[in-house]
Amino acid sequence: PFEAAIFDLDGVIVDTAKFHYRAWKRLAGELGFAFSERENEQLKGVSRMESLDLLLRAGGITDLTAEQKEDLASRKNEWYKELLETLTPDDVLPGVRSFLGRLHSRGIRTAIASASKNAPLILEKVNIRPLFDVVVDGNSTARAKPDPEVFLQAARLLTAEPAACIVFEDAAAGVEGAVRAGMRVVGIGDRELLARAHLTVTSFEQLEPVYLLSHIGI
Ligand code: B16
Ligand code: MG
Repeated sequence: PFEAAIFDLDGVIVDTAKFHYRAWKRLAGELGFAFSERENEQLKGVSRMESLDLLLRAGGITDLTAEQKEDLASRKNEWYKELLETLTPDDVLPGVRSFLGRLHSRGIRTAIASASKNAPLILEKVNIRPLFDVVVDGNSTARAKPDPEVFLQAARLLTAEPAACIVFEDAAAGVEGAVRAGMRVVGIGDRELLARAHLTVTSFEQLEPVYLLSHIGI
């Protein structure tokens, strides 16, 4: 029943989620407070400025101007981009390339649906852009996950109905957005954090064809 598969980028195709966390933690440190991995979970999949707001709230900082916030967000992004420079094709998460190959051999079209404005740079660094038919990212969307916009735009470009799309997501905000888009969702990660997903797996290596057939009908 599925015609198209839509993938989140950070935390699904490549483990840049850990780089985001390192950069936000560094910013929190400079602002004088600690920031735990648990707190960081809320930032996953959320846009850069909304992530900053969540971070500042965690640190009890409420009195910044829009300009100061822009400045903090761009400092975080510079640190994050320094970490992105270390990416190589070996950083594509285990099982991802072969999974994409299996989808293509079954005639299933593929897209990236990411909130990140750095998506083009990441895709180039790990050399995986050719494996996707379509890329939609934070440069071409106005509303961040959990809004369904990024997923609906990907489906439109793939000429697939939302009900014929399956989404792979590692963040609660992304799972929520995909559900709102009317798509089936596979959560990659912690079952409890991704409770709204239709199925949760720990990695693509777990997504053997037999497993997919019995669980989601691919
Ligand atoms: P940037 P995804 C999201 O990417 C990240 O999960 C989230 O942590 C980040 O804040 C957001 O992109 C914006 O990223 O600052 O690079 O524009 O998971 O939707 O691929
Ligand atoms: Mg993600």
